[in-house]
Amino acid sequence: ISIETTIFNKKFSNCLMNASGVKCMTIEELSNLKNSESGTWITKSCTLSPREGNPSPRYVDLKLGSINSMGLPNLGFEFYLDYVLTEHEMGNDNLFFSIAGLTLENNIKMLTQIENSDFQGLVELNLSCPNIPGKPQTGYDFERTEEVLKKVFSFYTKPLGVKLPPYFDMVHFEMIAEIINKYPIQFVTCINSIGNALYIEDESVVIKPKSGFGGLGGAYVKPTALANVRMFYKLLRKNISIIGCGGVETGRDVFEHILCGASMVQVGTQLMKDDVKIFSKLSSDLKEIMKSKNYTSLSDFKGKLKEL
Ligand code: RRO
Repeated sequence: ISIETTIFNKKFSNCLMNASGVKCMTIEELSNLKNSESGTWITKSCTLSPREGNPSPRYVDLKLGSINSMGLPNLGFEFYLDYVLTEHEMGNDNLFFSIAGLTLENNIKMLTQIENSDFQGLVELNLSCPNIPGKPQTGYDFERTEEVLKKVFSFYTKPLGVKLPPYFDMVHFEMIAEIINKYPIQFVTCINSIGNALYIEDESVVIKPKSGFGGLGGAYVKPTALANVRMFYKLLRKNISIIGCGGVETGRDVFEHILCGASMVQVGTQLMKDDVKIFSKLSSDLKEIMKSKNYTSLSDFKGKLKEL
């Protein structure tokens, strides 16, 4: 039984990876991902300059998921560019590099450096960070999203995908899909956390930034994540791969993402809770489900969700 998958022209022996932001900020965390049973991994979304992020507590595990307002803490673009180029030198071209510039100009600066470097992997451009005070999520502003993509693809020639926020309205799905279909985007990762949720314990919020408002992840978001994966699988050009993210706790959750059309599945909250050992559990559970259904590869069921 194989759970290998392909994104762009890259083959991965396993369809599982971390969600950007989770256990991927430092060298130590990135090494743990590299040595895990994930199929690949992605770096923490970075900005041009290093950032401390928001004050703590800024991430809390909840029974049914998690809430965070990290505020984009990261070691800065140069650190992650060095990291991915060093990986290439060790013979690994199959990894993801997440960028999340605070302005369009900063995204262009980072992508220009990537374009002019020896980078051979896949860039995931984060259009959906919900936790920077005063900065709206690009993915909810369709004109702005189009402006960003137009500018990026005026010079950028390497494989690139976008990380999208969750959408909830059919008109919005159609609008964003129409924009994405116009550009040579290789993959779409959906969903980022559901922004600006509020969790209360006793009489108080549980995270410090933004009066307690933060991005929601985990089991709470799975139906929304599956809806986004499914809708984009239907609406996007067939040569755009979908990377599913949201609510993956079990092999069954991975199976459902793939059934909706995902080619790769990211793990966020449950990776925070269980650390990298989650990948071996998810892989063996997924293979067990496939075995029980006589499936030998992901293509046997990818996108084949049954409708009534
Ligand atoms: O760092 C964060 O606060 C963060 C980011 Br950049 C993101 O894309 N999604 C999220 O839930 N948190």
